[in-house]
Amino acid sequence: MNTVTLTLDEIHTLARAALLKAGSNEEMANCVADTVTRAERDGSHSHGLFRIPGYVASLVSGKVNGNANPKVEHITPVMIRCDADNAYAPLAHARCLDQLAEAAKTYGIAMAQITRSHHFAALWPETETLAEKGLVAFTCVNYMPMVAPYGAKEKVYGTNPISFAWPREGSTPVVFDMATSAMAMGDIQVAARDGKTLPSGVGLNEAGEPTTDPKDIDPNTGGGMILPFGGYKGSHISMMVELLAGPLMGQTVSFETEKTDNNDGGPPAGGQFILAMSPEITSGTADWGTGADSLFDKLKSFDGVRLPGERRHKNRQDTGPRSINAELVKTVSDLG
Ligand code: NDP
Ligand code: PYC
Repeated sequence: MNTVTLTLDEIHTLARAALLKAGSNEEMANCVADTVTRAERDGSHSHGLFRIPGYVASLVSGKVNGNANPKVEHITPVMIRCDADNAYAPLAHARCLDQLAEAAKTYGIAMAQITRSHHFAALWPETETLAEKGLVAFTCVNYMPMVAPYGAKEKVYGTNPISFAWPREGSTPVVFDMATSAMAMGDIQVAARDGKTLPSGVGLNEAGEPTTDPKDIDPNTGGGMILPFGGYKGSHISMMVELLAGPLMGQTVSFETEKTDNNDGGPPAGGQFILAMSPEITSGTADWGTGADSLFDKLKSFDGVRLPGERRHKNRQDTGPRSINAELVKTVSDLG
């Protein structure tokens, strides 16, 4: 693979220029470029610059509102609604996460209901931001149908990621962020681009037969589908995400979302569920971290076990330039 090296500032500038040219205002372009840059910084490559063509497509088609003005209101003291006004999700987060954190710190628990937002990124930025404020956090989003429920050969679920973060005194939070499909679609598309094959068990081709060719599953080149992770158990977790991010938020489930999406290649409008909890209030003690730390210490005592989020946090310590696929950099430069 041909690569070029870019500093984090250059990545930000490149992403921002493409978004501005496609019709985003400064505030949203900065929020999305921040998310893209943090993804590249942490080594979350399938959700960094790789996403810019899709972000641009939905601005150009008008599906995403380049001048969106997300509104935040308290429905109850512990429920915060953010109508994103068809913004990209990072702008909605910039508007509502502080208020969510404030409510959770006051009442012990609070929920954000995000509607009409377009999520095309990793989810850890949301949970990690809340954990850095001392809160336990959980979030999930649905998308468009790409995943066959366990036993089926038809796309119903999105890749439906979930992210959870646990705060730690004097250390980075413990964060996991994972698609509930056997693989994220972004990683399947990167594998297709790089001419790689998939492990068995990741997906089915259009005819419903097992395949290891990512092109069979990438919607741009094939009609196949991804399988849920962990068989029927992962399938049920994916169903839970559909319900929490869809109907619980007053939004649609993935296979209904598809009926109204314009298929421009960017993310559809939809919901996001975010929960924040104060461990100090729920546990009733200021010493809430001790029991958790004993678990983390135990896990780290095993050879071959690492905590989720550790890889990203280690990558983050390197503030130098990043190697990025040269063709991708050219594509994004041409958009800016
Ligand atoms: P991965 O399978 O790469 O990682 C899942 C989690 O497991 C991460 O927290 C990771 O931590 C951790 N992990 C990975 N390997 C190990 C290991 N050997 N030991 C311990 N922990 C490990 O993520 P996915 O491919 O499932 O998802 C990739 C991204 O795609 C996510 O950020 C997700 O939010 C995003 N996505 C977004 C969607 C959307 O609709 N917006 C849809 C689907 C996915 P670490 O990061 O430190 O490696
Ligand atoms: O990688 O599956 C994925 C994905 C969907 C939306 C954003 N990322």
